[in-house]
Amino acid sequence: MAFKGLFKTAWHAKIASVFASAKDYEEILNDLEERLILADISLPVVTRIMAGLRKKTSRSSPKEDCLEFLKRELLAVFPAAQRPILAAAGKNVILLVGINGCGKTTSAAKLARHFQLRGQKVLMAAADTFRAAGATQLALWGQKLSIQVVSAERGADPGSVVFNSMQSWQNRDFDLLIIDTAGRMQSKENLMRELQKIIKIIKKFSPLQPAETWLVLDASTGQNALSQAEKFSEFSQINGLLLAKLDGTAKGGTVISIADRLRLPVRYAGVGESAEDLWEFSEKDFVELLLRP
Ligand SMILES: Nc1nc2c(ncn2[C@@H]2O[C@H](COP(=O)(O)OP(=O)(O)O)[C@@H](O)[C@H]2O)c(=O)[nH]1
Ligand SMILES: [Mg+2]
Repeated sequence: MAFKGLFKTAWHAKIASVFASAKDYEEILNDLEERLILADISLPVVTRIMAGLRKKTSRSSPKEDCLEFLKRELLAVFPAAQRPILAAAGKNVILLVGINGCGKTTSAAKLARHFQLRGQKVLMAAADTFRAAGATQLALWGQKLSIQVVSAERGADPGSVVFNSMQSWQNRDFDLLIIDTAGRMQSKENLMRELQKIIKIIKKFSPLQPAETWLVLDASTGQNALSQAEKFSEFSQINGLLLAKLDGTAKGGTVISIADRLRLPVRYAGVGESAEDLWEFSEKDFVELLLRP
């Protein structure tokens, strides 16, 4: 599995090694606190984790127990998933949003591949008509993966691409439509309004869609991810996260901060640049990875 190679760098190894050291309980907890902060886990979460750990363990607790409790505290940060992905049977739409360069187009292709391998007939929409290569990039993926792509020339109204793709999705035998959008900064109101328009068009075809609206985050962007997520949530009902470029960061701690702050399930993680480099995210595996010795 591609994700098994994640977080091989210094900090996480140190977390588990804290418990293996000869230091006493207080020193270990202090060390641990520092390392969790260095791992990019936000201060309120670290404080809560440490308080939980102090409550459940004591000076006389075996170190293995401390590690077990730490795992549980980290796991408890993730919101319980209320439903599986694409829970409703039948046709579905996945909308991907996020800032420029976070990994939307690549992730759209990876998801298309993922669901294609699971027997779904997939259509992609290149609603990034903003960037010169926006549509071409997705079209190339489409060719490579034998997946149809609806696109338009640069500068065209992204709403019309969405409209055309929704029409194909509705009238033809596609199970899943994956819509790639243009990157937008969370500070640009007009682009955010454009996103609202896209959603409005989708809902005109089918009020229950998009079944999934995922914010794609570059896993290495750290704390900035929080402000992105808050803004995007305001303009589109984000109901999940896709963390791209998880392979490019040593600091998986951001994932924990984001999960805590946004109460949104992490659905997938990108772990490389090829179509197969997608990990169906599991909180449990993630915590194990962070804390493996
Ligand atoms: N290592 C790595 N690179 C990625 C991943 N996802 C995307 N990229 C790269 O990040 C860059 C931007 O990706 P792109 O999909 O074009 O981002 P977009 O602007 O949000 O559509 C490209 O060079 C991708 O190959 C990932 O999971 N891991
Ligand atoms: Mg793109």
